Amino acid sequence: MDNNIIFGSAAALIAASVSWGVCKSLTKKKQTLYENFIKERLSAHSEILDIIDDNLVILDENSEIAYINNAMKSFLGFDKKDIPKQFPMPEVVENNFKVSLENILEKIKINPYKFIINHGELILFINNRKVPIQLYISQYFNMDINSKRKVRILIFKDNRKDKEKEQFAHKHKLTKLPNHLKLQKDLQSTFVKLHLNDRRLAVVSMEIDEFSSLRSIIGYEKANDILITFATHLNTMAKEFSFVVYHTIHNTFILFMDSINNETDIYSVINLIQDKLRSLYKMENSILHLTTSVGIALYPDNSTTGELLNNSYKALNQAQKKGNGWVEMYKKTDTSHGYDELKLYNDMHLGLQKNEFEIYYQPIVSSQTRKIVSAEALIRWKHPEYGMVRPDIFIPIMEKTGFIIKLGRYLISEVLKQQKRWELFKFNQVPVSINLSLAELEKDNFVRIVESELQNNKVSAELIKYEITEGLAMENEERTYNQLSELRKLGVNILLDDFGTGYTSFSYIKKIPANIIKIDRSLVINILTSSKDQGITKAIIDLAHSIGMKVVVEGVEDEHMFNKLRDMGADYIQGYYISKPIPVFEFQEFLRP
Ligand code: G
Ligand code: G
Ligand code: MN
Repeated sequence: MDNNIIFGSAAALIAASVSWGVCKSLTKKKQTLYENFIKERLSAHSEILDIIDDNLVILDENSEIAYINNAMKSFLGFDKKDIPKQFPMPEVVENNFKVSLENILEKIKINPYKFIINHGELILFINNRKVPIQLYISQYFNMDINSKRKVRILIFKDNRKDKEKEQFAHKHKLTKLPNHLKLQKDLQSTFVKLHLNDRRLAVVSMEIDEFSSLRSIIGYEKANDILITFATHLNTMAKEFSFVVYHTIHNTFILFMDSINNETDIYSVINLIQDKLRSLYKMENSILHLTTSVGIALYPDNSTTGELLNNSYKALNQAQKKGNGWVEMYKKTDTSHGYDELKLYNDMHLGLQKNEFEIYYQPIVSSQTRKIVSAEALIRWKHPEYGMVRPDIFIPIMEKTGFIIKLGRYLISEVLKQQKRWELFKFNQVPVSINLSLAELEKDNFVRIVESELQNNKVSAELIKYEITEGLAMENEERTYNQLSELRKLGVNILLDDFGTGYTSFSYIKKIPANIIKIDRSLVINILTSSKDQGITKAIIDLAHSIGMKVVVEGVEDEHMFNKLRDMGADYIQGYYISKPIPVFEFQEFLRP
């Protein structure tokens, strides 16, 4: 209790003693008890009351001052003057009328059991200043046991202090722009406004490109200068084009544009910001060419209120992948598969430890002999809640988050162990191909890991292959080529997967040192009926052969397709006609001697 009093505000002290909020329901006896408590303790507490920063005064029925604390003295300017006997009632604004505080107190006097904690703000006129306060008034009690003098406590809580604190808390320390706290706060009220006015909102997130490497070159101080200059620039633009700008963290700035009519408006404002930025910052007389990557999310066009900020970050992330100064509009991707991506991501770590992932094998046969020549390893995830989750759902999450590296290591290690087992049990071994994501190749040590896995398991390099798809972006073609060439040198074959789909082309053959091409299922679905697909497939097969490559065709589902493709010259066949991807114990029946 005493601790509370010392550290609490005056209001808390009074609340503890007189119980403001509940006095109506208190028994008379209890009230007297509390009042006595105050009286007895007042002298002991006066020191505490003097150091707290709420303005507190105790007045009797004639508004004479019985006690006044230091905060109140300086609040009223008494630290320079003598303290008057009579409390000088300040003027206040109540219901838009200027009245004396005395009037308000009068009303309370009439009903001693009613008290006011003025919930709203009261404007007090003091020394020609308007001060917003919160007013607390206790009911009357006897000043001390021996006197009949009735007193009550008044507290003027100065709201400006809270506002200052709040404003301080809502500004970015360096640039003084509204910060992430303010952004969170504003988001809610912005949504209410949008709803009422049926308006659109663009949330634009931008980051200065390569900022951390820039900082490591020019130094912390100058990097801060850049942030301040950029913030000032954004602030000027914000006034001109009526948007709101926030500086959240590091080099991230967020704009709220709610007076936009169409997407072109947003792009033109962003262009202006970027144009200016290019020549904004001079250092030792030379201009630093700065760019920002930009992500945009639109409400209600492509985001609900809850997703708006996140979607804009997602778009920013896409923009940054494409290069400096890129502007990306968030597009709804089809997440209609109904899985919670975050949950999948969280679960995959434990899933790998708990052996929830299992490798299935799909045989690939010779078109001439129909004998098995190799197999493709296809990962399956038996999720404890969802059951079997398809790879096209979790592989993209793994690629985005980097988890694919772990999965890739698991695969090479498991496949090689399996090969070893087949060797020990004298099965007819065939090469197994593993699908490789480009993200795995981005790790410099990829080839070394494959090499050491081969050595550790004492398995010949010819018994594994890697299947590779061009993917969206081959970020570093030369490096990819070099790494894959190194794999080839180890004796590992490379297979070009999904050939004939959107991204692949003949020129791509030059960029990947592959020796096998796998023609995509989409080209062979209509192979029996479409002469166009027949033409394309035949051309691919012939071209591959002319440069010494072998051809696998996947997605072969019946005998007619099988025969047709064999006659067209396909070397190997993969598809449900031969077998679906199956667990290892079923698959190894194909390998029995
Ligand atoms: O089996 P199927 O539905 O299984 O596979 C769907 C897709 O997932 C295929 O395009 C395949 O390339 C990919 N995939 C399957 N297993 C793996 C794997 O182990 N690693 C990678 N990177 N992709 C895989
Ligand atoms: O992209 P990639 O080639 O790695 O994908 C292999 C995918 O093709 C796997 O999902 C596998 O299950 C699937 N697949 C293999 N053979 C057939 C087939 O004959 N028909 C169909 N519909 N899918 C197949
Ligand atoms: Mn594949």
